[in-house]
Amino acid sequence: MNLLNLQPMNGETKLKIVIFGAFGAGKTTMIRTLDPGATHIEANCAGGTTTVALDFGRIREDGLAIHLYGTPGQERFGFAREIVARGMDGAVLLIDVSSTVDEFTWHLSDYLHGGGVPFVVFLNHSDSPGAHPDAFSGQFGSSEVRMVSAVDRQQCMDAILEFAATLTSRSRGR
Ligand SMILES: Nc1nc2c(ncn2[C@@H]2O[C@H](COP(=O)(O)OP(=O)(O)OP(=O)(O)O)[C@@H](O)[C@H]2O)c(=O)[nH]1
Ligand SMILES: [Mg+2]
Repeated sequence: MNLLNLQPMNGETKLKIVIFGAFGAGKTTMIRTLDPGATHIEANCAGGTTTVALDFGRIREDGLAIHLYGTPGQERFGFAREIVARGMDGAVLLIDVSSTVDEFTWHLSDYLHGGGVPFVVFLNHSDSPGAHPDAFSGQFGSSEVRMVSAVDRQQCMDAILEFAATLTSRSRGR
């Protein structure tokens, strides 16, 4: 028996989706919006909090149990990102479109493009002052891109369920 990856007993399909992105991109906010009961391991930092280990939330919808993991955005927590990423079925790269794309985000984009795991790009902070999402389209190769605001539950839910549906249809096609 695999004690580390228990399948739900009720016939639900389990999906592990991991959210990557730079410091402040909105990973923790998105998981909290999707699951108000989510768990967050954070530390205080200037002006707020930062993830130092992971976020974990769950969505159950239409026979799907989606397990959402948020990663730390600070480069120095690479060891935690590696552990959290293990066994993921799909990945989300979250971009703050009210800012410019930093080196670390390009590094994450390269990692996900090369990783063989399906991934999607969410252009976040679309409601924030100075947001300029149009400038980002076409910058992430052939990846699916979707505009969201991590504080808008309906937008986040639509985006994540649409991505989850692509993952389940892929696995059915295998
Ligand atoms: N208006 C608005 N604020 C957002 C959005 N996403 C995140 N924020 C805010 O941006 C700040 C950083 O968000 P977090 O969710 O902590 O970012 P994070 O990616 O988890 O950051 P790290 O864990 O440090 O990597 C918080 O103050 C959030 O409230 C968004 O879509 N719209
Ligand atoms: Mg965080």
